[in-house]
Amino acid sequence: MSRVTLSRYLIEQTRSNNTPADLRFLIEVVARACKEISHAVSKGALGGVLGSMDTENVQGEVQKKLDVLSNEILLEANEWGGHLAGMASEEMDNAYQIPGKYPKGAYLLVFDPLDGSSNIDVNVSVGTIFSVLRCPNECFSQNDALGEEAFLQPGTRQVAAGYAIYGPQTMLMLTLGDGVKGFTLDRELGSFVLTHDSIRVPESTAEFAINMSNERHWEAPVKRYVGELLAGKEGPLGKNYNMRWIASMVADVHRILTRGGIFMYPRDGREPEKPGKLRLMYEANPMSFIIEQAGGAATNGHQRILDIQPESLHQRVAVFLGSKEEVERATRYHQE
Ligand code: P6P
Repeated sequence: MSRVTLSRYLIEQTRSNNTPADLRFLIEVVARACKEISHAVSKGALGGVLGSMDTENVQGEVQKKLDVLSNEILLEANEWGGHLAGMASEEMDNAYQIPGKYPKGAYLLVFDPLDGSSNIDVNVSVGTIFSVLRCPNECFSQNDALGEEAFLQPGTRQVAAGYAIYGPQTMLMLTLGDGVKGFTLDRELGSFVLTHDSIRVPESTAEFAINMSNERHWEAPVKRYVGELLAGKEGPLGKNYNMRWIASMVADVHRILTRGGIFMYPRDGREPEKPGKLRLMYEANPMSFIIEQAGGAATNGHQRILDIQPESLHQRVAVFLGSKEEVERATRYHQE
């Protein structure tokens, strides 16, 4: 059977469910940028790109050289094509304006250019997370600067979301709102090839992911829930659970998409003014869209993440996502 590349899949989608041509083009451009990032990441020490800059991003996190490089790759790949009204990134304080010499388009691209970058120097999988929104109808016609408010749309408004994972294989996981597809990079072809045609998150699981070192800072419902997981067969859940924590959201979510599990990054007492660590617009929303499209669930402990109305570009959120049975249980404990 001939191999279905990402390009062929997108063209067939365009025919079958009217995926607009400029959305197809956008996904192709992002995928090409991810190939370039994969190449840079895989060079490691040979590429002179490991280690940190002496700069911090808007999150107050030290920027890795590859964070900045990946951000630049995505901006340069996407700014000229005429499919975007603007971009926003974990690595930039403000929305990125499409230079005046280029045409604007109908979409907004929001991304974490290199998630999990603290893992780069120790050669652990990292990834790129992206989310596509439509620009509110007046925004791409006007000539003046695109304001942050154009991006502040709930996750239910996403028209596409995906991530690339730079691991033993480089893969692109994508949803256009019609299920989740997985593409593996064939480095000889230079193309992403469809290898996972219909991805489903198992409803139940015996595997959880959380950074246990934060336990003393968690709220009571999380302490109760994780305590029950750790109690295993003799506890109220009546089965033994395994634990994984890669500290790279892309890698942890990819495992859950592949074999189930629950991923948790709850709010904690270290910074009580923050609702969580992970960012809503370019980590939680795209990953929640993907997980839901694969039959899983995603909440902040109280409500569906995709329903949250963003108030600022870099706002944070607590995350419980993955196998529906466990996400519903963890969320229920917050309501009891
Ligand atoms: P911690 C990576 O920095 C990240 O944003 C996510 O990819 C990951 O899940 C989380 O932070 C890890 O956080 O506190 O365990 O290092």
